[in-house]
Amino acid sequence: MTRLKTSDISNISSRLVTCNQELLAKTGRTFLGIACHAYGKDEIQIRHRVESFCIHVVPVTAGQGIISDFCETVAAILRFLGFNALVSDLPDTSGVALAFENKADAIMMADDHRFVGLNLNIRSVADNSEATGRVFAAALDLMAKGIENCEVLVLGCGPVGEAAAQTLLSSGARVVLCDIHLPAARLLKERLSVYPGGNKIVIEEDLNMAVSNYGYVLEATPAANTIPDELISDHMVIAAPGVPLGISKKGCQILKDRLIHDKLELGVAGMAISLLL
Ligand code: 2YC
Repeated sequence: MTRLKTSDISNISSRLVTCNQELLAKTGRTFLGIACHAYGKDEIQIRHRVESFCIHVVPVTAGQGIISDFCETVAAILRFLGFNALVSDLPDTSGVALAFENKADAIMMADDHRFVGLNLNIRSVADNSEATGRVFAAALDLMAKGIENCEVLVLGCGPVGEAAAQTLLSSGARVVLCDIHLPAARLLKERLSVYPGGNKIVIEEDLNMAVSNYGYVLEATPAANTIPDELISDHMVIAAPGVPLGISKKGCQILKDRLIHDKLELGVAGMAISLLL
C-alpha cells in the first residue's frame, strides 16, 4: 500500500470543483454520481441523506504517524459531497470515543495498514482499497459508455485490482489480469473464478504485449511508468487508481480526457457512499 505524502494531497481541497467538472466531462457524472453508480444507488435519494450523515475523521498517530493535511483533505472531500464531516479535535482512542459520545454516524481513520470508514449504527466497515477499485471500475464503465462484453486489462492484482476486477466482471466485462508477480495474477484468477464470467478470465504474462492488445485498462499498480508512452494508443481509455500514477506526463497529454486518476478523492467518495448502504 503506497503511503501518501503531503505533497500528493495538499492541493486536493482547492481543486475539488475543477476535478468534479473534469469528471463530468469524462464520464457524464460527478464524484458523487460515479460513487453512486459504483454502489448501484440512486443519486437523488443519496443527496437527501448525506447532509444529515455525520462523519468524524479521526487522526491516527500510530506507526509512521500523522500525514499533514490527510484528515483535513478527507473531511474536505466529504463536505464537498454534502456530508456533515469534521476532523476530530482528538486523535486515536480519544477521537474514537469522542465520535461515539457525540453520536456521530461514522468514523473515517487510517493507520499505516488500512484506511477505513466505520458506520457506528450498523457496524459496517468501508475499506479504502475495495472502494477505490470499485469506483475506478465504475468510472471506466461510464467512460466506455458501457463496458459490457468489452475486454479490460487489469494491471496489478492487489486489493485495489481485485475489487476493480470483481466490479468489472459484475458489469459484464471480459477481464484480463496482469501482474509483475505471476502467482498474484493466478491467485486472483482463482478467487474470481466463482463469480459469473470469472471462468473466462485470461492472464497476460507480458505487460508490454498486454498493454498493446487492449483498449481499456485499469491501472492499479504502486509503480510509476507502468504504461510506457510508446504503448499508449489513440483509442485507449484508462482508469488509474494506482499511486503513484503509472503514466508519464507525456502519456497523460496523449490520453487527455481518456484518463481518470486521483490519489484520494474517488476512493473516499466510494467509502462514504458504501457507509450509507
Ligand atoms: O494522518 C493520519 O491519520 C495518518 N495515520 C494517515 C496514514 C495514511 C496511510 N495510508 C495512505 O497513505 C494511503 C491511503 C490513503 C490508502 C492507501 N494508502
